[in-house]
Amino acid sequence: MSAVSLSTESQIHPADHSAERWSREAAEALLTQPLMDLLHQAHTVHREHFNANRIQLSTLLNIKTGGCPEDCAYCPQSARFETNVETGDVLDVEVVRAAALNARKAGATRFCMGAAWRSPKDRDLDRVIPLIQAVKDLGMESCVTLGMLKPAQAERLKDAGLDYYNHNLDTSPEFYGKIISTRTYEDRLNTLEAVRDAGINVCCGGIVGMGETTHDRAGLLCTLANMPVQPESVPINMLVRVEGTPLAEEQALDALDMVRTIAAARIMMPESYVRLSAGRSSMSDETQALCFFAGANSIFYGEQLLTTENPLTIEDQRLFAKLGLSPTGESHG
Ligand code: SAM
Ligand code: DTB
Ligand code: SF4
Repeated sequence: MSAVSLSTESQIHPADHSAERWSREAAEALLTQPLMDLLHQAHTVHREHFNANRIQLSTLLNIKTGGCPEDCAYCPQSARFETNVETGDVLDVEVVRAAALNARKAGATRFCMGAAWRSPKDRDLDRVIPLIQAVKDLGMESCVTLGMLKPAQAERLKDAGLDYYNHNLDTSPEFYGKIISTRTYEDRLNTLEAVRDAGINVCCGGIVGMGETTHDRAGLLCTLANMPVQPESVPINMLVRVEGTPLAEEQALDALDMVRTIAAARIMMPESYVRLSAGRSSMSDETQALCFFAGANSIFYGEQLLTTENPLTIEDQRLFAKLGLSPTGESHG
């Protein structure tokens, strides 16, 4: 039976069901099946594992901006591209504490801090660890994304109380080289292994809308889903096309391709939080609602991502009310 004629009784599953491993063909069949079948399958899986009316809120703060030596073609913080980003030093703990407190008051349960580094030096970690501790002291979950890590550095972060480390694969192994030349896919996998081995929760996802094919999206999702332990958190970013970056003129992504990618991620990683990440500022309420129906159950919440804008907090609160979504931090009667 072809993917096109699949009924709900014969939904697409991993080829090797016993091991729950996903083949590229099965992932591509998921992504390309009729949208109504895909949405039905994804929403059914979602309800088997989560309350579909609840959403996890993470707030981002860029703790060290710009001047990065890497050449990631999407990124406004690379020193190689002329963008409007001003470089800055690592933020003070008081600034971070105030931002995290604001995020907590607005309803966020996790505070995520990003630094534009290729990989942190040990003395950089000396500066980040007090920031993690400040977030923990507020009773929030902590997450950082600092670039490549060595195993001993991951251990240090674990000892400091870090809950999540974000490190994205961004795209498929084959398309990756068209986007980044200064570090390999293997480097990224090694960092992810170090994070997992240290006992830190893994936050790992990618970007859609960089000119990749459906086959590439399937490749990214298979790599994520076939990890020995699937990431606890899977951010799906829609490319933010920033002036001055090599991808600035990339064709806009069809919103339904974002919805399809989220739906496939939900089916392939049924127990992970799937985050509707960068790109929400340019999405309608209806597109976001479809992403939530497809299984997204987390967002970046707060008026800025790292260097680009995110929806206003009051706009998000209005959207939650309109959709009947309640944040995971709220008591639920
Ligand atoms: N420098 C560290 C690293 O690359 O691992 C941490 C920060 S980096 C900005 C974190 C992630 O943000 C990237 O891996 C990428 O997935 C995402 N990102 C960066 N710029 C983006 C853009 N313009 N649109 C969508 N996602 C983006
Ligand atoms: C992730 O997957 N997306 C976030 C976070 N992890 C660090 C970053 C999005 C960045 C969007 C472009 C910017 O604001 O600079
Ligand atoms: Fe640097 Fe991270 Fe941006 Fe790549 S994505 S240029 S590593 S800040």
